[in-house]
Amino acid sequence: MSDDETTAHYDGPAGGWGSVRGITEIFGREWATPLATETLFRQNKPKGFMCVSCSWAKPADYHPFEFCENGAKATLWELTSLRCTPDFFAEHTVTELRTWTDYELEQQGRLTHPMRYDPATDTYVPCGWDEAFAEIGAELKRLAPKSVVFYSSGRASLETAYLYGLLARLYGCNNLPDSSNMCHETTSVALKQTIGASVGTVVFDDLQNCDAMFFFGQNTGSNSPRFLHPLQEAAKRGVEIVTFNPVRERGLEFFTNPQSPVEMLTGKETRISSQYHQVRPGGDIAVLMGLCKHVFAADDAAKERGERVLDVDFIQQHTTGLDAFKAKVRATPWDEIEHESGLSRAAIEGAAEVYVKADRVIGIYGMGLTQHRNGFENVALFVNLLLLKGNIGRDGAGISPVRGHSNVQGQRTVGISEKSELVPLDKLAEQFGFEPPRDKGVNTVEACEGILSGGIRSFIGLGGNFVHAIPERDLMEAAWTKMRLTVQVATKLNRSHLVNGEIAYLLPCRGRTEEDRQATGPQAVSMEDTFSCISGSLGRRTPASPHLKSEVDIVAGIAKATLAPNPKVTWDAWVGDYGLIRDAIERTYGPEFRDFNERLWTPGGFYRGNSARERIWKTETKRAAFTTPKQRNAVGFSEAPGRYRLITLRSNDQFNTTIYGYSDRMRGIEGTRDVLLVNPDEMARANLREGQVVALVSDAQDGIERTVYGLKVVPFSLPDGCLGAYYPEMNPLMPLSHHDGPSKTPAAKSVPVRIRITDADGPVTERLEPTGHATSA
Ligand SMILES: Nc1nc2c(c(=O)[nH]1)N[C@H]1C(S)=C(S)[C@@H](COP(=O)(O)OP(=O)(O)OC[C@H]3O[C@@H](n4cnc5c(=O)[nH]c(N)nc54)[C@H](O)[C@@H]3O)O[C@H]1N2
Ligand SMILES: Nc1nc2c(c(=O)[nH]1)N[C@H]1C(S)=C(S)[C@@H](COP(=O)(O)OP(=O)(O)OC[C@H]3O[C@@H](n4cnc5c(=O)[nH]c(N)nc54)[C@H](O)[C@@H]3O)O[C@H]1N2
Ligand SMILES: [Mo]
Repeated sequence: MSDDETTAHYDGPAGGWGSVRGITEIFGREWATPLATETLFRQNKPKGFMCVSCSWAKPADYHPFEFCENGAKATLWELTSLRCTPDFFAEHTVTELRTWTDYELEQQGRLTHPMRYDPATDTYVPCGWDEAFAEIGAELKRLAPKSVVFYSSGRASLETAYLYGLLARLYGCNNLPDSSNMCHETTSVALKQTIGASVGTVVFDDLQNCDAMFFFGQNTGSNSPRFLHPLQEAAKRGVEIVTFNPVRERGLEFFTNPQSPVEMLTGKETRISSQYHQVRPGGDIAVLMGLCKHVFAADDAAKERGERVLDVDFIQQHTTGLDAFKAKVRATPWDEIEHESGLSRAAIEGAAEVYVKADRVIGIYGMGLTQHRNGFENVALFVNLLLLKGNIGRDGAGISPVRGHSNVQGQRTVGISEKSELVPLDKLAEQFGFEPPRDKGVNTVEACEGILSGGIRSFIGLGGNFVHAIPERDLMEAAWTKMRLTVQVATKLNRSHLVNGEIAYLLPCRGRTEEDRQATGPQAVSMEDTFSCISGSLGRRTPASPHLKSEVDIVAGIAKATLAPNPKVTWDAWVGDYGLIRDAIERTYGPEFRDFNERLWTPGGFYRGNSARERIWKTETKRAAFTTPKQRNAVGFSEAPGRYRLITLRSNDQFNTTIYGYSDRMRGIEGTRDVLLVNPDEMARANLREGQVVALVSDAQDGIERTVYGLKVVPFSLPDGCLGAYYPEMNPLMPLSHHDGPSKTPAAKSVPVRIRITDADGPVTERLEPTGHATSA
């Protein structure tokens, strides 16, 4: 590890003038209409529209501008004046467009017409909606239902998602993977198993009532910047914020509130984390074991004084499995914990003391815990830590996964799930008079396996950029084109549209900021945020093109062309009035959606409730479960000389595969994304110099060659034995088999790689290994 003198870094706080500059950069390029300010002003407010970026909560008492740098970017990106028209497609073959970067593709702006792939000219040509639906329907009728995948990226509204799930089940499959399978699926599985609820237990008020927060692997400053406001308030209140992250993320260190004139003018910044520990990637299991070890030791000491640290009553009444876990912790020596975590015993004990002293603790986490081979154990052990002191099911305490896409959690709530047991199929059967398929459908990894093996013949994508977001890109792209039918519903052009099946359609939809006028007038949609609160969203802008349809309308169009008529399944009425879809959701899901239409505009959203918050544990034993770990770390591969753990990172200037620009301001990396972040000690050991161009190769030892060329070495503060580089550029290096066991979430935060020295910036001429070795202790 090294200091700021020698590594790429950023001296400013998160927020502050830098974030305003970040927005104005986009304003300069994308600020095409005066209505844009009005639109931003309505973002995340009652009767406004809900941000298209992340799923952070929409507070009831909102700020005048309830949006952040990245939310503004995402909104302006949708409002762009640029248009990707049939003329554009006539000028460029699909083969040519495959050589363009993600950034260049996005720069073409909003899609305007439904398009069909024409193999004779290798271009997309415009087509009518009816023609598109008719051919898609005819093809789907010919295909076996189990050979079709209905993917969704987590943006589509609750209304669209509910109809999409219904479409798949009426058609005959539960093949409903979504972006959550690459993201917080680990959470859904681990929380369900340990506390009986698959989502977080914390609500907004808890942030104001807690004494301490433990933060694992979530980058608030870039990925949920509005969270910085309650974090700043908490820090000012004296809440201890203890962070574990291999990267020193600026937003978790300092923040200047861009909405506070005083802070902006005086340059006053707030320290966010009171402790910051640069854990090794995958070292969190060891950290959590160490934290618990100290808590047990503190409890032993307290007992001698006639006191307790553990919440003994809670443990007795509400949990199972403590003894086995405790025995495992006692049997795990500190030197193992230190080696696996890369942190000293003193550092871990210092963090644990905060936990021992605090009455009310919130645990917060993101992809740093979920995207590992043993991600399940990461999350389960975090639950263990919180259970020790009864920190779940109490005000000011709880576990809080920070969800990604703006409605990713909500889609799962209303039936987008390949796990048929999680969906009220009996209810659907009764409501719509059909027999839904009962077998398990495919998740993301299984969909990829099916495409590779040829078993999956068709892919329908409701948003997203699947081919670019998944592991094993090179093999996947080759297999993709062998499918019979691919259909992509999208706002902007991306790579997945260019890797097409034999028959391929690109269907453009309205965005959330745009007016969605149907038979009964303008329609609202709704989303569920990370705290399980559901808010309405009303777009007001004129749609980017008169030829766009809403997502609800497109799903209904495909359904009507594919399925036999059913008097209980009223597609036209639903498209005409989305309130009727909400009534149907209420009938399927009962109390959680009580008076759905009436409560749609509740300020801050209406709370769907969470059983674990009430200490009702919907697990097998009807109790919260302590988990005894089987693994020492989360990476799932062994240490070897020259083998590194690669973390794939998001920059501050992207939303997943959408690249806004080349400024990762808060990490001090500008102008390029083709970088390899290496700590100066590792650079010395491997004989690398700053600016040298290298390649990365996969070290999964499965006989598959995977290489990414042309990465410039940048010295960066990281733990030993690991490297950092950007997602999605690094996805060709990720083996498909490299995923969490129970949830199958791809392990994007510890990819086994080696460095190859290459000629200038070209391909590897000589397969040279760096002379140094990257073993860490
Ligand atoms: N602007 C913007 N906002 C976004 C997104 C975006 O791309 N751009 N994406 C959205 C989506 S879909 C999602 S899921 C969320 C993602 O938001 P996050 O959960 O924050 O995901 P990442 O940025 O991938 O990684 C989180 C952090 O994990 C750390 N980390 C890596 N490995 C480890 C480890 O082994 N242990 C620990 N403790 N930490 C580790 C990384 O350094 C990084 O700071 O954000 C959402 N919001
Ligand atoms: N290596 C690595 N891989 C990862 C990750 C990682 O951290 N590292 N993170 C994973 C995570 S957390 C996720 S969630 C996935 C993301 O995977 P996806 O959700 O599949 O990808 P996105 O990049 O969010 O999708 C962007 C596209 O969505 C379309 N779009 C935007 N708005 C709308 C809309 O309103 N409607 C419709 N229909 N389309 C719209 C646009 O065409 C845009 O190009 O990637 C995963 N892959
Ligand atoms: Mo995500």
